[in-house]
Amino acid sequence: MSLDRETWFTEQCDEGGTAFSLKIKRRLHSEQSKYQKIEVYDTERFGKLLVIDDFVMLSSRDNFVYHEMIAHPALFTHPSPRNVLVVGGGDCGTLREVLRHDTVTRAVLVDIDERVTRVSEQYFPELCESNHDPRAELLFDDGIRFVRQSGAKSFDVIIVDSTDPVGPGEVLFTEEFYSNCHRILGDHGLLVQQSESPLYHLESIIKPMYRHMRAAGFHDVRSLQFPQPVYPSGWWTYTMACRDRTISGFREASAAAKRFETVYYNAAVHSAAMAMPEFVHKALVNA
Ligand code: AG3
Repeated sequence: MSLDRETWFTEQCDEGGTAFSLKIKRRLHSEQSKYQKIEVYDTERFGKLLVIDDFVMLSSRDNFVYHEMIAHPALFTHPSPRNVLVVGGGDCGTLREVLRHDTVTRAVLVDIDERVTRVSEQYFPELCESNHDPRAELLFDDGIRFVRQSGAKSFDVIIVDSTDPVGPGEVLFTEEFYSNCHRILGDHGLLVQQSESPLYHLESIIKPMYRHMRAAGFHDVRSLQFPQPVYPSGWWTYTMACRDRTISGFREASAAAKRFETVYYNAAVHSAAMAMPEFVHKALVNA
C-alpha cells in the first residue's frame, strides 16, 4: 500500500530499512535557512511536527520524553550543576528543562541556526517559555567554535542536543570536539549527547562515540535508553560522559524530591534508563 503524499509525512531510515509516517493535516511552514531546510507540519494526532532536512526533530505530543531525559539525568548526576551549556537544541525545549533546576545560575544555548529558534517561538511557544529567564543566554553561533574558545573549566554540564551525524551536526560527534568539551568542563563535569537508536546505530554511532569520548580523556561513559515514538525504531539513547570519575549513581533523594513538574522523568525512571539491555551492554563494555 502506498501512502498518499498529501496526507502523510514520512521519514525514511536507510540504516533500519524502515520508514515512519505521521498523518498530517497540512504543512504550516517551510523554508531553506542558511544551513538547512526547516519545516513545520500540523499532524492529526501528534500536534505540531518540526522537521529539519527531512528528519523529524520533535512533535508536540512526545517531545517531553526527549527533553526531560536529555536534561534531568545529567543534572541530577552532577553534584551541583551551576553553569550549563546546550549545544544545538535551537527549539529551546532542552533549555527549558535545564532552567527548571534551581542550582543552575547560567544556561547558555549555542545553536548555529537562529531560524530554528525563531520558527520554534512561533509554532512551539511552550518550548520557548523560559527563553527570557535571566539565567538564559541564547547565542546563534558555531557551537564547535564556542567550545574551542571557552575557558578551561567554565561549565559543569554540556548537553549536545544535535541532529543526526550528517550535515551540520556531524562535527559534534568527533574526538576533537569531545576534547574541547573535556577541557571546558569543571570537576566532575558531565557531557551528555543524543546518541540515536540502540537497535540501528549501536555499531555505527554509539560504539564510535564511546571510543571518541574515552580517547578525548573522559573517565567514564554510560548510556541511557528511553522510548521516542517519532524517531527511527521508536527507541533512543543518550550517552553521558564524566570528565574525571565513574558514573555510579545520581542524586536520587533530590530527584525524588524535585521541586518541579515532569511528565516522564522521575527517580525510578532515571534508574531504569541506566539499565542496559544485554546486547547493548556486551557491545559497549569493551567498546
Ligand atoms: N534532535 C534530533 C535527534 C535526532 C533525530 N533523528 C531522526 N529523526 N532521524 C532533536 C532536537 C530536539 N530538541
